[in-house]
Amino acid sequence: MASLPVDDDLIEHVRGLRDEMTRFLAEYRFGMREIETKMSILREDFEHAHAYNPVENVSCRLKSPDSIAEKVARKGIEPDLESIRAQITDIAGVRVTCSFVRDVYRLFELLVSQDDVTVREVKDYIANPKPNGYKSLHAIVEVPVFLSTGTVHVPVEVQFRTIAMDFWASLEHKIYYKYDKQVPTRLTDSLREAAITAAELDARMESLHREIHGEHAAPVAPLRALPSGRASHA
Ligand code: 0O2
Repeated sequence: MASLPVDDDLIEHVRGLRDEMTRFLAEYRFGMREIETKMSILREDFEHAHAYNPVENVSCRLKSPDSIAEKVARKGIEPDLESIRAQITDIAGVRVTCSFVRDVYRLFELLVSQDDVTVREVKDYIANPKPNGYKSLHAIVEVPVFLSTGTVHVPVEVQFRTIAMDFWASLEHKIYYKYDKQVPTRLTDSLREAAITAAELDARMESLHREIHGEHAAPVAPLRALPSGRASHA
């Protein structure tokens, strides 16, 4: 079979796009690392200061180019990096799993009260669960990343949830994709009930924890007041 002539300009152009995308995603990876570091500092400091660890797990994920492309198409976003930068705020994601609901709000406040963290949006699906039963506290925060070419402010989606909420969400996610987003009513009903059971478990475990360690177990240093407009929970 005769091979097609190689178009050097086209190859150069495609290489340029690939490099641009690599640099674009690297900024999000750096932003994600900043948040991950902040969470591990909080975790370690909490342990030293209060002999208590409120963080069960911290995981990070960078949206894949395929998944970004799918969201661009689904939301009708212009397919250029500037529009993607402006409109897709969950390219970098950090998930913080805590033992108790109280810790979820504590960690959220400890993160958003840091001087270099700017809150862009908060969705409290714990106070207002999704109709399917999904619970989590979502925050889009912006952190500065200092590059050799200057400073960029990178949005990172941070999801805070309890172990029970995380267990529920990971199973629901698997079911959702197994049934290609058309989950039978029998299962959606059952998932909603399971979400209520998970919330009851959270409440019972937290109350047991308080009974064992006292109402003021693991006190947190007083927080600076959050600027108005930011979500704050007692
Ligand atoms: P992944 O793989 O976890 O990143 P959108 O991003 O447009 O779909 P929206 O309203 O912009 O939705 O964001 P929202 O509501 O803050 O939720 C975004 C993320 O929260 C999802 O990311 C999930 O991680 C999680 N999430 C939200 N709702 C549900 C739910 O009903 N079930 C489960 N299991 N997770 C949920 P991605 O990109 O969908 O997935």
